[in-house]
Amino acid sequence: MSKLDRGLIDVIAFTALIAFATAPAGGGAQVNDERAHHRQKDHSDHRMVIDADGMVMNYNENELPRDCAQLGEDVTFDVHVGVRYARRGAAFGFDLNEWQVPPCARVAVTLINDDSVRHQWMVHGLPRYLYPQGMFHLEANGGSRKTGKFIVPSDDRTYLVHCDMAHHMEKGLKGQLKVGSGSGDLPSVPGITGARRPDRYL
Ligand SMILES: [Cu+2]
Repeated sequence: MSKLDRGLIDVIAFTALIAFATAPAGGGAQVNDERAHHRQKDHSDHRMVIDADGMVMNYNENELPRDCAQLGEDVTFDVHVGVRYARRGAAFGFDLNEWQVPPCARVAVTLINDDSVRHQWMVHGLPRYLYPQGMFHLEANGGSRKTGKFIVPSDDRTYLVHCDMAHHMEKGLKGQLKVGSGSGDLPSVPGITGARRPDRYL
């Protein structure tokens, strides 16, 4: 290869790098920072954190639910998500579909996304005075991981967990989080209550 050729390749590579770094739809860190800034201004109560890897909504590692006299155990777990974890008849999957934590636990969850599309691990039904809309929400961009913390209430209860991207719950991304002994199983949870009543189109 001649010196000129090598120089040209360098120029092309450099130009591509600049184009990537400045592309508005490229998901670069700078763009995400701006978005995060904008959203935090509009929804400062949502404690939203956004960066190039994804998003955490309603992060809470300090505020106790009213019914918890003191902070419970610190619990840490990873959740893998992707097509490789899909059960038969499903397109996507979590590596597990049920998680159990003690009452008043501080839960640190890392969502590890093995797909190239975005996925979420979203808990519903938490106390609204602490979690706007009753939600705690992790979102990991394709090939990324995202960690967030939240503190659960004291009562035995089963919370819905799902991915809210269009059709992803129906395609396998549904689970349940049990606090204490839980309050039973939710319907259509893959591998728990889902297999007994498979959808007809599968
Ligand atoms: Cu998803």
